[in-house]
Amino acid sequence: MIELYHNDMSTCAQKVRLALAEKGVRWESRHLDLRARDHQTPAYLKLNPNAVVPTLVHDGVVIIESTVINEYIDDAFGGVSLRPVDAAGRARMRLWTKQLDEGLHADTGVLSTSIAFRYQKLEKGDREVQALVDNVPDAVKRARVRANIFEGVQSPYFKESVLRFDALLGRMETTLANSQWLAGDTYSLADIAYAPYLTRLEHLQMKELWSERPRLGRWFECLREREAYQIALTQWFNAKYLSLMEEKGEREWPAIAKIIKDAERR
Ligand SMILES: N[C@@H](CCC(=O)N[C@@H](CS)C(=O)NCC(=O)O)C(=O)O
Repeated sequence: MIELYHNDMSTCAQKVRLALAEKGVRWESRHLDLRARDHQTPAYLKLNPNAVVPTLVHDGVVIIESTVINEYIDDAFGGVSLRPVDAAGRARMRLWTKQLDEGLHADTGVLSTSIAFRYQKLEKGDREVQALVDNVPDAVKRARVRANIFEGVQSPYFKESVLRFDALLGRMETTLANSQWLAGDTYSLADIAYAPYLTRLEHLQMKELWSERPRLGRWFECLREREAYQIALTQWFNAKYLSLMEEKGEREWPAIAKIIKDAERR
């Protein structure tokens, strides 16, 4: 049996659902409500001590960390391979996924929460929001989450996250000048990993970031046309989250554009 503990709009969960869909693997959904703190319960912490989604449980074997889960899925199940066949291609693929794990995923949290999701959290009331923050196991992440929720786009993390994302999109555009997909001419776990992040930027009304990056725009269109994208992302989109991100994203876009423009002038 394959169980996935996940959340409809979580980027890391989207990434894993996308790999499962590409492989044609059937799985059982264990959907967690992150606003209700389902991921901070003692039972879930036994599966995932980091108090995050996703977690995959395959015949009793527990796998955490979305990048590791996706490689596991590719190893454990048949169907189309999601990794380049050559060693150099695999190295390129891992360089992309490593960047997400080492910071860009956290930057997405900064953007999403500071711009939009903080409002959902704040409306839960002081006690709930404090408990949500206090129960984040990692101290560095806890400080960041606290700033995102209470300070929003004024948080000291916000500007750097915007600039790191802009730089990433520039690197993607350069890479896509030489190959169809991120790790070469094979669609791979690198493309799967980034699809949810571009989707998130689009939902936050930040797609202007690739208006002058045509290769990136085409790459994203190709991804979105895949059946697996519909199954793993579109079908799980939560209308309430989409409208919140649209409303708040539109409001913050001028400030984001200014951060980028000011950095370019320097
Ligand atoms: N490195 C982890 C990150 C997982 C993660 O941050 N998940 C987010 C959703 S995308 C989450 O569960 N957030 C809830 C929280 O941090 O309270 C992975 O790749 O699986």
